Amino acid sequence: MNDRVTHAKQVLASQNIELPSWAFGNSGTRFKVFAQQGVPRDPFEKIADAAQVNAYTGAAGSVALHIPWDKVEDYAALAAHAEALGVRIGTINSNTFQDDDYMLGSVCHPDPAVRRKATAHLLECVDIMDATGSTDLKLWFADGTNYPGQDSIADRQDRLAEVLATVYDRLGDGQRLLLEYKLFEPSFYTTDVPDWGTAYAHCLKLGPKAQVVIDTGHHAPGTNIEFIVAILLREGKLGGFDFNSRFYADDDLMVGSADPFQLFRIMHELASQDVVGPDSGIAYMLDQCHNIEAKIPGQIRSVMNVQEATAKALLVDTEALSAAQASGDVLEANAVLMDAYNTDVRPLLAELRGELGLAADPMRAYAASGYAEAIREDRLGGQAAGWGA
Ligand code: AOS
Ligand code: ZN
Ligand code: ZN
Repeated sequence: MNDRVTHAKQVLASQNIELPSWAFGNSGTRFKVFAQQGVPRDPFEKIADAAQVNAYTGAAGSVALHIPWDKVEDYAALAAHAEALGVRIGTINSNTFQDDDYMLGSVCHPDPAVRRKATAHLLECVDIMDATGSTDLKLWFADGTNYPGQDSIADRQDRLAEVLATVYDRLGDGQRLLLEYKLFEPSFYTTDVPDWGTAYAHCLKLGPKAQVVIDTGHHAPGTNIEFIVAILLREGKLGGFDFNSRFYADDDLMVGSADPFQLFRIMHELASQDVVGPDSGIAYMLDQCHNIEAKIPGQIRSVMNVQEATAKALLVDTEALSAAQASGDVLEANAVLMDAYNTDVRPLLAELRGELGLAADPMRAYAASGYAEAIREDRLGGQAAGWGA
């Protein structure tokens, strides 16, 4: 047990959970965006807020950008700003869903001119990776159709494959293309990358630098996500996660808030393959919006939720589990797993934070720091950089 705790602490001390820049801006639903005071006015301030999450958790050393929401004149300066605050630029997310030209799709659009425009944007994202030192390009396409007959399902796949190949060829050494899938929304009849199988098929054809991203909110209810994790891992095609929680569809709520047991099962699958640490090549990202709760504490809580699920997964008695599995002892195998899940790992994480020179309770420490009050004051009257701004 002590060895297991020591190992768990080592892994947890090195774990990195990437924060989305868009989590710090105003966001909402199609019905209403509730503006919060003190939200960032530009990408530099988003990174400053993300650095706060890292300062109190010690586990969020990178920030994902979304282009053009985070467009700046000088990306090297943005990267230097991040570095000065103790974080780095992570994944570059493309955006081919907020332009009038993309009503019928972007990379799958029937008009080659629209496809060329979308391709140019994706290539610009790779330029930004070069300028910021980012290694990952994350592609999520809103492409799809609403009505049977609207477009050819097969032709759209050919168009998608062609654009992906162009972008793939532009990648430099050490850069990856991460393809994200989503069952539905904004399209309601077909989505061009609706599931892991479609994403996997495209990535397989592209080559080793192309891998799949699992957004935990992008599946049909009841989907066994840990099974998808196991299959993609086995095939060397698991590039990363967009973590969040959902009760209904793509809710983008705080990870681990709706179904902490599902998060544990996913982390168990990963921990059992020893791919939780930063050298695993798997990007552990959050993709969330904090519509009604405070944003920086919302991110801190989310990082803590991932840490707790990871700690529990690392505490699974793997020898006992293997023995029970080998002997066909169904009840014992399940009990071993549930023992780990039911362990209160908060004292272990508090102890680890103490060893790392951090406050035992990041939520309280942040609240006591005065940062929230300071940004409310400093950023008063500014134009907030919200979701889609
Ligand atoms: C959209 O549903 C996806 O989750 C993407 O990852 C998207 O880029 C992100 O949620 C920001 O809107
Ligand atoms: Zn996502
Ligand atoms: Zn999503």
